[in-house]
Amino acid sequence: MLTCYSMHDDPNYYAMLYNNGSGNGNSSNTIATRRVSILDSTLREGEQHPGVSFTVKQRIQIAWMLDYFGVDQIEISPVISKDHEQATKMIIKAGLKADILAHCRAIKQDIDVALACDAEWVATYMSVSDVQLRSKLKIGREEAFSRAMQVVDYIKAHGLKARFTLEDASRAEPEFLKSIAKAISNAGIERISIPDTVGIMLPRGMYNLVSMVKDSIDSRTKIDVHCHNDLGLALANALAGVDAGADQIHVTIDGIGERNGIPALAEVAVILTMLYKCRNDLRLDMLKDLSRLIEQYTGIKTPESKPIVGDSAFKHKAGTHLAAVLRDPRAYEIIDPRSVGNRRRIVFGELAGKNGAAFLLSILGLDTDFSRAERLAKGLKELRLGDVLEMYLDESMEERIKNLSVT
Ligand code: HCA
Ligand code: CU
Repeated sequence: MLTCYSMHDDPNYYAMLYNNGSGNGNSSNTIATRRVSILDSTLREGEQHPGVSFTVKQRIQIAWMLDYFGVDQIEISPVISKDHEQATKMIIKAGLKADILAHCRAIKQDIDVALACDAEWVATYMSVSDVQLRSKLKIGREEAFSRAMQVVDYIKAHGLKARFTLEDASRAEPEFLKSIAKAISNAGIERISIPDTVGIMLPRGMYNLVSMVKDSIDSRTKIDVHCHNDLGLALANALAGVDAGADQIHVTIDGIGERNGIPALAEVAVILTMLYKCRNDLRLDMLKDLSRLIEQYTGIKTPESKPIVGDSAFKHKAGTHLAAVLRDPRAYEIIDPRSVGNRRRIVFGELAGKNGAAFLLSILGLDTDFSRAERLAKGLKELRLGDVLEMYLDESMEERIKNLSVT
């Protein structure tokens, strides 16, 4: 669980007020308190990342771990290959808590594959922008509309629960988008996914788009947001979609996916728990392990700077930061690294300064008088070796440091 502090002792208190919509520290206007769910698409969108292909066993393990972590829905495509179909069947058979969605094109043959896997849920997708209708499906809007309705009827005739994805929704003609969303919703489809397939939206654009679709559909139809990261705005856009009324965010572990991927599970999970305060049922301490697992199975190194799960997410280097963190980590950390399965590290090198050098001397059990610390700091700078020493700052070390009196 994330550490919570009382109001008086909470260093994040004022930041939370701003996040909740206040500019003067005195607000009752809070962000979404309704539960926002998470769909993980590591096994579908994630496998579309260049170079990624999981084995059947790996897919099953990933699904188990995601389920134990607490995601609400897990998506996999059974139509890619025979072994994807096999993995889908086995994951469905495992009886996990999460819904398992078979991702299919909006055609009957694909729905039949989902049915053959014993799927209860399908996620079917069809392009709705003119550019994709022309270049991909080679059909016009009218034909797209009638194809969508045919497949929706087929899905419902087979008693499946379904999500319908209006692919490239952010570039579709609005009247057409609204009419197709409305028809799908009226036909009883449980969820509509509004993707920003090419990652072109600004957060306020995503807000407007989701609000518009929401206003044109039955209020019982829930909305998913699926935002691509081509301009680095995927996470911000997904949150803007939630603010506009979407109730599920699509993620993958480490954000892998087609091109630059979609929001990362770790970031969304922590934001929903800590900033939106609308989740308290996720095993956040698995986040680092989930990221390691994906790194191992994909061979793609998780960037050091990746929020929450990256190796430098809780690493402190500048002398002034070191000194503050050694006294109270909350000076530069908004969450306890252990609560997300990561570890705090401190780095001593040319940026350590007098303060950092003094701590280093004390940690090593040496005298920490002012002139020694100054000489060590100078030495570290003159070495020009960058970071000379890096160490974990875990409980035992923290205990020792608490008892030091470096000024
Ligand atoms: C795709 C397109 C998709 C679908 C998203 C969804 C997109 O690769 O099939 O099903 O919600 O980005 O539009 O990933
Ligand atoms: Cu996508």
